[in-house]
Amino acid sequence: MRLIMMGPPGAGKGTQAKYVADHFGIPAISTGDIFRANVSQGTELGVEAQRYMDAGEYVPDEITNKMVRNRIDEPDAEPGFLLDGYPRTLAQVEELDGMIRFTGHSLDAVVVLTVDPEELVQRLMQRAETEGRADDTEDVVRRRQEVYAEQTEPLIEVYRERGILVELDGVGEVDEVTKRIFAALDDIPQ
Ligand code: B4P
Repeated sequence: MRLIMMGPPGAGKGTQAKYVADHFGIPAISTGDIFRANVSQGTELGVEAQRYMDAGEYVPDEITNKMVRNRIDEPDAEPGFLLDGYPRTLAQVEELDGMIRFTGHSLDAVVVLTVDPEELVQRLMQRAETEGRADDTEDVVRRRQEVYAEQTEPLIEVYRERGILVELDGVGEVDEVTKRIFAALDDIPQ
């Protein structure tokens, strides 16, 4: 399986990605998590990424694409993978198309979780209290929502036209949403 998990900030991508990846026995590759790991280790990539993340902006495509390419090249991703938070721009879609074409496979599905904007802000404000992520302040969350609407929402139409879009309601208990995703993906031939 080669899957993408999409949705606005706070929709539950990262939360669901782990369950879905385990279900299909593939690695969940989260660009946000890889950036955060680099930030906490103080790597060159982390120092560069942090200034964009803290402002709610996307990390430049060249940096993100190279990072994903290296990760997908690892042996555990050979049977398949779930991308959480990538692609987020049209340039990243093109880059990913090239990477997947090179492997001789194709994308199986793009899951988009939809959640009302006010609930999204509430979820992230709650996470700010428990996890203290630097980009979960109200101003930065609003900016992340704008950037998503400008740069990532157009990707939904691209994948809809390809006939691989799976749009699902992301509201409800976490395990209810997981069941919805499994029900939709289990019908897709592998
Ligand atoms: P991400 O880490 O992807 O941040 P995110 O959009 O907030 O998603 P996340 O997975 O953390 O949250 P989730 O929706 O699961 O990216 C962070 C930053 O990294 C970006 O802003 C950007 O700067 C950079 N970046 C990452 N990828 C990039 C790319 N491809 N190109 C350029 N830059 C990139 O969950 C949010 C909260 O909701 C959690 O607290 C969770 O507990 C809660 N929640 C989940 N499901 C719920 C439910 N059903 N009910 C109630 N709460 C729920």
